[in-house]
Amino acid sequence: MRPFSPLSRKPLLAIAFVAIFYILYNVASHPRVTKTMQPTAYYNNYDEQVCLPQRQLKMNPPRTKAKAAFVILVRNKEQEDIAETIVNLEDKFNKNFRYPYVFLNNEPFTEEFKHAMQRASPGADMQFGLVPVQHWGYPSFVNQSYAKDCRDQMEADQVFYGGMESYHHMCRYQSGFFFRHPLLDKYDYYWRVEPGVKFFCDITYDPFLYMQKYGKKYGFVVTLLELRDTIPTLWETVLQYARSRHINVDKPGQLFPYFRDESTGDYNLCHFWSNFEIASLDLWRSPQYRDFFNYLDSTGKFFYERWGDAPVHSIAAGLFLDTNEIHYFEDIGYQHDLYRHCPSKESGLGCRCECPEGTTKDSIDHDQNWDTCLPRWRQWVKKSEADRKKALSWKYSW
Ligand SMILES: Nc1nc2c(ncn2[C@@H]2O[C@H](COP(=O)(O)OP(=O)(O)OP(=O)(O)O)[C@@H](O)[C@H]2O)c(=O)[nH]1
Ligand SMILES: *[C@@H]1O[C@H](CO)[C@@H](O)[C@H](O)[C@H]1NC(C)=O
Ligand SMILES: [Mg+2]
Repeated sequence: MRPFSPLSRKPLLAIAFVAIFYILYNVASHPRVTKTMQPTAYYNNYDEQVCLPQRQLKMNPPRTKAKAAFVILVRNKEQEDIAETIVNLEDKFNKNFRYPYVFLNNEPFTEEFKHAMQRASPGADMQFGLVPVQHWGYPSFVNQSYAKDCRDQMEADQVFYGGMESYHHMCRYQSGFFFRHPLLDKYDYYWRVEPGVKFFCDITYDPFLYMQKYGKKYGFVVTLLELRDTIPTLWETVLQYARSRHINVDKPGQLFPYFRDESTGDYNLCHFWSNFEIASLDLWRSPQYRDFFNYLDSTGKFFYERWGDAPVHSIAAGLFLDTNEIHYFEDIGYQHDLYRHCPSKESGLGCRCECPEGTTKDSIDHDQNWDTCLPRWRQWVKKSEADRKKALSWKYSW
């Protein structure tokens, strides 16, 4: 063995210096961590609700990615609105995360449309898919002249979009088919985006990885009341289905009762607004969900009534998921049409939000709107967490 000479200490000193600089650097560049950050032992720059400086993200882009993509069902004529949304989404999130886009349409996308998308996010990975005809037309068991009578009646009754034939196909497609498109085969999660929606806050962590890490299957930003006259018989159909498949809708932890009016047993009309969704594709690919969709579809009421994909997704999540598999993306500032959600000041959530406040001529704070289900959601989550703790302590006292 070599004797320990002063000379051989030099590398040691150098290592010590490097270590000290490394620690100092990390302390100095430590990001602001929001108050409600999940209590885990560590954080990194993509896994938690952190608010990193853009500069830091740019210098140190995320190294891990989920198998995920944006999914956008859109018409050629909505080109401008969707381009605007993509510019906004890239700016707030995706320029750092580089997730691919999958565009879907029941008609072929025009070259002009594709070029406009590429211009909106130069260099982004974009795929343009055609919806297969058997996923958009009428199934054989639907009586098309009766469907037309129903639409005329809905039109007369002013059922929202009830008279619009394409809207029925869209809702059915989003309920039962989008996740079967081959362009989505290689992904585990999707983020649904629609033309014209806006994002107000920087998103400097990866919501897909968040879902993956915490075992979340469905994420939303707005929960609200559905229009009753679009789904007159949806709830009874769901109950019939649950009975026929012997599904216990009241298992401990289950989401289903969130959607049930306890006094009447009827649908309370709460659902998650599906124009924003970050969710697991496997949730919809599962045999149980397909069976559920086929059951609903066989009634023809995507056409005879105007069942929306939002209540269908939500109630299915109720049947097949536990409450703690749902994630409320409270930190994401978002607007669709006039309705906006922004993280409140008290929550401490949201990263550099540029949110309008109160009610303006082109946006409404939906969390304060009459038809929000947010208070019910918060109560529901509190209750199910309490129940879970109680169940756990029971288990341990045995
Ligand atoms: N390709 C295609 N996409 C459609 C069609 N109808 C609707 N979509 C898309 O489906 C999504 C929902 O349709 P919207 O018309 O925005 O319906 P909505 O969001 O319920 O209602 P508003 O936005 O309030 O009009 C959007 O992404 C549309 O671009 C259609 O006939 N073909
Ligand atoms: C289809 O619906 C129409 C009512 O619009 C009805 O007259 C017709 O008998 C129905 N056809 C079948 C095969 O049930
Ligand atoms: Mg829309």
